[in-house]
Amino acid sequence: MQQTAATTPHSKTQFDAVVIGAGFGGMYMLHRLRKLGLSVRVFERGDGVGGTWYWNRYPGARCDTESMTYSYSFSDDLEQQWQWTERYAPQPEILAYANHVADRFDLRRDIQFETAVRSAVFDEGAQHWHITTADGECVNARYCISAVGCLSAATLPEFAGLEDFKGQWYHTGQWPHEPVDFAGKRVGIIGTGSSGEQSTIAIAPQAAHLHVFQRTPNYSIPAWNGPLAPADANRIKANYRAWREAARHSQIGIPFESNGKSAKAVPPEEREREYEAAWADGGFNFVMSYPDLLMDIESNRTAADFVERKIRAIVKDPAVAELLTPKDHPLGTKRLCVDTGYYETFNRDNVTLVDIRSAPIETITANGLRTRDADYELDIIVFATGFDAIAGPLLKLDIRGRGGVRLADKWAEGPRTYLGLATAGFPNLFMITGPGSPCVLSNMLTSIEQHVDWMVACIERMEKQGLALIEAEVQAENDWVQTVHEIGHTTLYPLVDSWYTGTNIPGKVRMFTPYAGGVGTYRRVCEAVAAKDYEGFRFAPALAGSASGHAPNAIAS
Ligand code: N01
Repeated sequence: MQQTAATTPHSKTQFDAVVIGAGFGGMYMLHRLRKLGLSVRVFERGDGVGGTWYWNRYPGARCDTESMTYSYSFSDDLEQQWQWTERYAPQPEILAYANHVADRFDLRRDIQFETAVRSAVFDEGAQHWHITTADGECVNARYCISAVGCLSAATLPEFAGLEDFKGQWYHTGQWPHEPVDFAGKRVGIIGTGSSGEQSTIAIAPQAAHLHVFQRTPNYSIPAWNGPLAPADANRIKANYRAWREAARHSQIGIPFESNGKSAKAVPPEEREREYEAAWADGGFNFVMSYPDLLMDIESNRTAADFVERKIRAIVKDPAVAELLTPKDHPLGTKRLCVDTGYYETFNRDNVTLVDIRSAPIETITANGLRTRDADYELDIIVFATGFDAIAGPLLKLDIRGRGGVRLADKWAEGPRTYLGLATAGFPNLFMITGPGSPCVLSNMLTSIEQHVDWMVACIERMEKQGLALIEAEVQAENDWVQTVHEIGHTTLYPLVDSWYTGTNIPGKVRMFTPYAGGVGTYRRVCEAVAAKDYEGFRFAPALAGSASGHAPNAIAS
């Protein structure tokens, strides 16, 4: 894999746009803005592209949306020529894809790698953003676009004694580039979300012994991952436009046709057949089996019962099966896991599930860790403890809008956005997959492309008309926050402590911030706003002598 550092000279300090992050969002934004003729600098803290897939290199990491869907749609040639080898691509293949896209569209020359952004401050007089990197480099840009992602701020909870540990330890979200050798090692994994599950499946066959320290079991649906038959890929490729359209107008950005029924209203035998078929199909769409599974607790219980029976059927030791059975949340309200072989892994002789709900970890020791009940000797500890999600990565940056107001202060009671795209008082700051958009409830690639396309159309209009600023109106933002809240509270998500509601981070406001009305509905809302001349936003012309002054119609129609 080619990982070149920035090849561009860094002397330039004035750009039309700065993009923060060179994951899938940042890369596509760069590609589109360049086509508008804008000068762009992308700042990326890693030394390569790929975002999530650059950082999350832990063993077993793979996408749990099928790759024919979790991929860019903007280039016919790209989607026709790229060959995925598995239904659910492994991390190295997705990273190779990201690198391929960067090369194919010559993106690297405008990406400055190994450069973390520290702050972005709006200069009202100059009508531009002043962006400062962790190295102290300063640049100005008329547009500041966050492509930091929703799951890029890895969190390591405080564990007493970690500094005394004599073995090796890793966080799944900041995995080293070098291979980690688990052969013959006593390994402990803390955390049983998607990262913990995937690590468990991959590390168990390598380690001498694996202890999985579980605080909260989650529901997991089989992916049935395997090689992607060329015939299956070609069937989608032959009809890719229709496939992508179906994803764009679906609930979660994955093509799916709902049966429109309530789970609790259909006869049990019919429901069982539906769940068996969805289980056999695998993946996230299990939770779409009935449209009310995430809205009605009784309907949800029917699906949860089905999965719990599957757990008991797969896991041989009834006590272990019981421990793996979720007790405290409806199915899908903590982010569903999608696995190939997770529950089966607990049938291995070299794997032990440890319940740290009943006997919490008290301290990491020099040779392992101690729970309230026992000492465990470990050579390697893997922390799969998650992320400060959704607004977290944005709030790690020091972003200041009009009047020097800090985004962190404006959002002290929770994120406030209009459409998840912008926030009042922060002109020309765009957020790809920001809070208040479907973001983490959707296939990220579908949402990224929709956001970037919407933003670029908006920027194109501004450039053509010589407008300097766009800013969300407070009333529109208030209404949107209310809409997101109301729709969110028609679902079961807000009932549950999870990273969706922010409760995994001490001190974070408990709030369910993704837009839960579905990717298709959300798209229609955004399109309607644009069609009504960006209703709920206001534009401003360039101030005389400001840095952003530029001639109208600078872009040829
Ligand atoms: O993180 P998580 P993740 N002591 O927050 C436990 C995406 N993703 O990295 O539930 C002990 O889900 C915590 O326990 P509890 C996907 O959206 C996608 O796994 O708080 N345990 C939980 O079990 C996913 O949802 C893919 O009680 C502690 C775990 O750590 C999201 O990223 C792959 C603890 C954290 O689980 C995050 O997944 C991977 C403590 N102090 C990730 N603190 C794919 O596409 C936390 N835990 C495949």
